[in-house]
Amino acid sequence: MYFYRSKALTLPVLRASLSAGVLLLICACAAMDQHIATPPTASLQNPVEPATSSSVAAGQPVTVNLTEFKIEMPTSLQAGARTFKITNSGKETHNLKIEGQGLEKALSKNLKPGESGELQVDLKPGTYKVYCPIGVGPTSHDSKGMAFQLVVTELK
Ligand SMILES: [Cu+2]
Repeated sequence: MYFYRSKALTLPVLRASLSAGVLLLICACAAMDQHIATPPTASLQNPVEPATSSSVAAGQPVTVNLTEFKIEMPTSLQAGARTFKITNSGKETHNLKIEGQGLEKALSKNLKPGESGELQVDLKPGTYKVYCPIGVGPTSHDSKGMAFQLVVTELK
Protein backbone atom coordinates (compact mmCIF):
# COMPACT_ATOMS: atom_id res chain seq x y z
CA MET A 1 0.00 0.00 0.00
CA TYR A 2 2.76 2.41 0.95
CA PHE A 3 4.51 1.65 -2.32
CA TYR A 4 1.54 2.66 -4.40
CA ARG A 5 0.95 5.86 -2.50
CA SER A 6 4.54 7.09 -2.82
CA LYS A 7 4.49 6.31 -6.53
CA ALA A 8 1.35 8.37 -7.02
CA LEU A 9 2.90 11.29 -5.19
CA THR A 10 6.09 11.40 -7.25
CA LEU A 11 4.43 10.90 -10.63
CA PRO A 12 3.16 14.48 -11.19
CA VAL A 13 6.58 15.87 -10.28
CA LEU A 14 8.31 13.52 -12.70
CA ARG A 15 5.84 14.34 -15.42
CA ALA A 16 6.29 18.07 -15.01
CA SER A 17 10.09 17.98 -15.07
CA LEU A 18 10.48 15.41 -17.80
CA SER A 19 7.75 16.30 -20.27
CA ALA A 20 9.94 18.70 -22.24
CA GLY A 21 12.79 16.22 -22.42
CA VAL A 22 10.54 13.34 -23.40
CA LEU A 23 9.01 15.37 -26.20
CA LEU A 24 12.44 16.22 -27.51
CA LEU A 25 13.45 12.57 -27.41
CA ILE A 26 10.35 11.52 -29.31
CA CYS A 27 11.01 14.16 -31.96
CA ALA A 28 14.65 13.11 -32.27
CA CYS A 29 13.70 9.46 -32.70
CA ALA A 30 11.11 10.26 -35.34
CA ALA A 31 13.62 12.37 -37.25
CA MET A 32 16.26 9.67 -37.10
CA ASP A 33 13.84 7.02 -38.30
CA GLN A 34 13.24 9.02 -41.44
CA HIS A 35 16.93 9.19 -42.22
CA ILE A 36 17.91 5.61 -41.49
CA ALA A 37 17.27 3.41 -44.47
CA THR A 38 16.55 0.01 -43.03
CA PRO A 39 17.00 -2.78 -45.59
CA PRO A 40 13.38 -4.10 -45.42
CA THR A 41 11.71 -0.73 -46.12
CA ALA A 42 14.41 0.31 -48.58
CA SER A 43 13.74 -2.75 -50.72
CA LEU A 44 10.02 -1.97 -50.64
CA GLN A 45 10.58 1.61 -51.74
CA ASN A 46 13.04 0.65 -54.46
CA PRO A 47 11.90 -2.62 -56.02
CA VAL A 48 14.57 -2.23 -58.76
CA GLU A 49 17.33 -2.62 -56.17
CA PRO A 50 18.89 -6.10 -55.96
CA ALA A 51 17.83 -8.17 -52.96
CA THR A 52 21.39 -8.42 -51.57
CA SER A 53 21.60 -5.78 -48.85
CA SER A 54 25.42 -5.59 -49.00
CA SER A 55 25.57 -3.87 -52.39
CA VAL A 56 22.83 -1.45 -51.38
CA ALA A 57 24.58 -0.31 -48.22
CA ALA A 58 28.17 -0.30 -49.49
CA GLY A 59 27.79 2.00 -52.48
CA GLN A 60 25.20 4.46 -51.30
CA PRO A 61 26.20 8.00 -50.43
CA VAL A 62 25.33 9.19 -46.94
CA THR A 63 23.27 12.36 -46.83
CA VAL A 64 24.26 14.73 -44.01
CA ASN A 65 22.34 17.87 -43.06
CA LEU A 66 23.85 20.49 -40.75
CA THR A 67 21.82 23.06 -38.81
CA GLU A 68 22.03 24.90 -35.44
CA PHE A 69 23.00 22.79 -33.69
CA LYS A 70 22.25 19.40 -35.11
CA ILE A 71 23.81 16.80 -37.39
CA GLU A 72 21.13 14.89 -39.28
CA MET A 73 22.36 11.59 -40.69
CA PRO A 74 22.04 7.86 -39.89
CA THR A 75 23.62 6.94 -36.55
CA SER A 76 24.54 3.48 -37.84
CA LEU A 77 26.16 2.47 -41.14
CA GLN A 78 27.63 -0.64 -42.70
CA ALA A 79 31.40 -0.73 -43.19
CA GLY A 80 33.01 0.21 -46.49
CA ALA A 81 34.03 3.16 -48.61
CA ARG A 82 31.37 5.83 -48.33
CA THR A 83 30.78 9.34 -49.61
CA PHE A 84 29.23 11.77 -47.16
CA LYS A 85 27.19 14.39 -49.03
CA ILE A 86 27.11 17.24 -46.55
CA THR A 87 24.86 20.30 -46.79
CA ASN A 88 24.84 23.27 -44.46
CA SER A 89 21.14 24.12 -44.12
CA GLY A 90 21.78 26.38 -41.15
CA LYS A 91 22.53 30.06 -40.65
CA GLU A 92 26.07 29.66 -39.35
CA THR A 93 29.30 28.19 -40.73
CA HIS A 94 29.64 24.46 -40.10
CA ASN A 95 31.90 21.52 -40.92
CA LEU A 96 31.82 17.79 -40.34
CA LYS A 97 34.58 15.80 -38.70
CA ILE A 98 34.73 12.06 -38.17
CA GLU A 99 37.16 10.49 -35.70
CA GLY A 100 37.73 6.90 -34.68
CA GLN A 101 39.40 3.58 -35.56
CA GLY A 102 42.56 5.49 -36.57
CA LEU A 103 40.58 7.71 -38.93
CA GLU A 104 40.39 11.49 -38.63
CA LYS A 105 38.77 13.38 -41.46
CA ALA A 106 36.95 16.66 -42.00
CA LEU A 107 35.97 18.81 -44.95
CA SER A 108 39.03 20.81 -46.07
CA LYS A 109 36.87 23.95 -46.14
CA ASN A 110 34.16 25.02 -43.69
CA LEU A 111 30.69 25.24 -45.23
CA LYS A 112 28.98 28.61 -45.29
CA PRO A 113 25.16 28.62 -45.06
CA GLY A 114 23.76 26.97 -48.19
CA GLU A 115 27.05 25.37 -49.25
CA SER A 116 27.67 21.65 -49.61
CA GLY A 117 30.69 19.41 -49.80
CA GLU A 118 31.68 15.77 -50.09
CA LEU A 119 33.81 13.73 -47.73
CA GLN A 120 35.22 10.33 -48.73
CA VAL A 121 35.70 7.92 -45.85
CA ASP A 122 36.66 4.27 -45.64
CA LEU A 123 34.73 3.03 -42.62
CA LYS A 124 35.90 0.05 -40.64
CA PRO A 125 33.60 -1.58 -38.08
CA GLY A 126 33.58 0.20 -34.72
CA THR A 127 32.45 3.46 -33.17
CA TYR A 128 33.32 6.96 -34.35
CA LYS A 129 32.75 10.44 -33.04
CA VAL A 130 31.04 12.61 -35.65
CA TYR A 131 30.92 16.31 -34.84
CA CYS A 132 31.19 19.89 -36.02
CA PRO A 133 34.72 21.18 -35.25
CA ILE A 134 33.72 24.87 -35.21
CA GLY A 135 34.40 26.75 -31.97
CA VAL A 136 36.24 25.90 -28.78
CA GLY A 137 35.13 24.90 -25.29
CA PRO A 138 31.61 25.61 -24.03
CA THR A 139 30.71 27.66 -27.12
CA SER A 140 31.85 24.97 -29.58
CA HIS A 141 29.20 23.55 -31.88
CA ASP A 142 30.25 20.14 -30.55
CA SER A 143 29.11 20.99 -27.03
CA LYS A 144 25.99 22.74 -28.34
CA GLY A 145 24.71 19.48 -29.77
CA MET A 146 26.51 18.90 -33.07
CA ALA A 147 28.04 15.59 -32.03
CA PHE A 148 27.02 11.96 -31.86
CA GLN A 149 28.48 8.49 -31.84
CA LEU A 150 28.35 6.70 -35.19
CA VAL A 151 28.26 2.91 -35.10
CA VAL A 152 29.72 1.12 -38.12
CA THR A 153 28.75 -2.53 -38.42
CA GLU A 154 30.35 -5.40 -40.35
CA LEU A 155 29.41 -5.53 -44.01
CA LYS A 156 26.79 -8.25 -44.38
CU1 LIG B 1 28.77 23.80 -36.64
